[in-house]
Amino acid sequence: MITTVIPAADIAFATVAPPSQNADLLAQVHRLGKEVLAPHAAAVDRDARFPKEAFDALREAKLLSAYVPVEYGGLGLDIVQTAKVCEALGHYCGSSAMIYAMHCIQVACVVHHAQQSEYFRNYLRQLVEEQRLMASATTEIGTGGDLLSSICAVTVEGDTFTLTKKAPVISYGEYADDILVTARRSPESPATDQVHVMVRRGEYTAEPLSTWDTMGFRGTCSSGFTLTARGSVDQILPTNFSEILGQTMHPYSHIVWGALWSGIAADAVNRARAFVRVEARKTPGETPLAAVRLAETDQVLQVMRHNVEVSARDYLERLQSNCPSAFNGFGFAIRTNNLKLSCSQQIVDIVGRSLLICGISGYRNDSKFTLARHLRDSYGAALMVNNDRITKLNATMLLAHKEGY
Ligand SMILES: Cc1cc2nc3c(=O)[nH]c(=O)nc-3n(C[C@@H](O)[C@H](O)[C@H](O)COP(=O)(O)OP(=O)(O)OC[C@H]3O[C@@H](n4cnc5c(N)ncnc54)[C@H](O)[C@@H]3O)c2cc1C
Repeated sequence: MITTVIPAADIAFATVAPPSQNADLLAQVHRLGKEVLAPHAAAVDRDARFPKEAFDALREAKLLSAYVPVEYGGLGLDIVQTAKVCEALGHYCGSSAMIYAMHCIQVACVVHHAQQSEYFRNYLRQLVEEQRLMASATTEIGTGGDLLSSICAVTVEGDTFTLTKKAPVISYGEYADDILVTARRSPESPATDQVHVMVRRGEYTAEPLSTWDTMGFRGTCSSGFTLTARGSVDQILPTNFSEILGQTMHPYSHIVWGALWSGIAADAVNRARAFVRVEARKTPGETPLAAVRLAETDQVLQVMRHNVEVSARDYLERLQSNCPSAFNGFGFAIRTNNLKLSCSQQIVDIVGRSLLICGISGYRNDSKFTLARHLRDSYGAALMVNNDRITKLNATMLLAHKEGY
């Protein structure tokens, strides 16, 4: 169970909502998906615009504080339950689901690593009350997707910090209330001595660096900015970023990303199933070839969903042990990386197979079986922290990792 004040090195997890409550919540999320996300998904993608309707609805349902512990007024979902919400959203609008997942990652960083700070305890209450949207700026011009090094640095004078970061990608940067930014601890610090700083709307300027006219995940509005921020030193998270990354950002991201990608893949399979049903009616008594392909595709989807679920449960158990060393060792990091690698490949495979099933109806933009958005979104998965970078890291860790598991 969560405690209000925890030792600096410890992490805390959200109090668990009862399963029945979670089933009701999931039904509500699917309802929002059908009634709000799905009707706007095509326009969000076409215009590369922020999914405002989706986030108005998610805010109203208090889902932006889903991972905030109950004692602060949040829903107290755990990682397994949060991943299910991300998966459900992925069925209806990949961009909305991605934004929601990214927001949850940032919330988890604060929940797990900042509750020893009065500032951040108050922040969590404010997040619940105002349903604030949190974004992330880790990627930097000059370091690319290497999360463990920064060029920009925090400068502290008295009780105030200043910080300037050239960030080539900040998803929904224009729409976020707060952004968690990685930076060197001080201008004298080495690139790897990083802190995680919360910068808040009204306390930063964001000078546009690039636009977001991409193949997929267009509604995430992930433009680049030069971010210049000032704030109180209380806004620097009280834990080293390397710990936040190893214990939270890395595992949590790959689980919720895998979950939402599963949702996108599942919707592609649903479209393929609907298409096969129509085909099957034309030849009663015969199993069309497309139905065999559907069965094969469904099998891959099951593997993908199971992978996410197993990783989420493994992570939850480690969190519940309330022992930071539960995250040490190469084995856990390698498995987390493998989850990301396999999910980001399976989504492309599943959507591609679904496209073969639906044929030209899936290829068309103007068909109810269209898979254009699913296919384009699916190719973004391997680039979010490049799979080559991850594979190279695994290759290095495997050389040193002696255990079989
Ligand atoms: C939809 C979407 C949303 C995103 N939102 C955000 C966000 O909100 N905030 C944020 O900070 N970032 C965000 N990102 C960016 C982040 O996920 C990527 O890590 C970032 O784009 C870096 O990718 P890159 O291809 O430029 O660089 P790299 O990841 O550096 O990859 C570039 C090339 O380098 C190669 N490479 C492999 N290993 C290495 C290595 N060890 N060293 C150097 N190069 C290597 C790769 O194979 C690749 O060819 C987002 C990305 C996407 C797709």
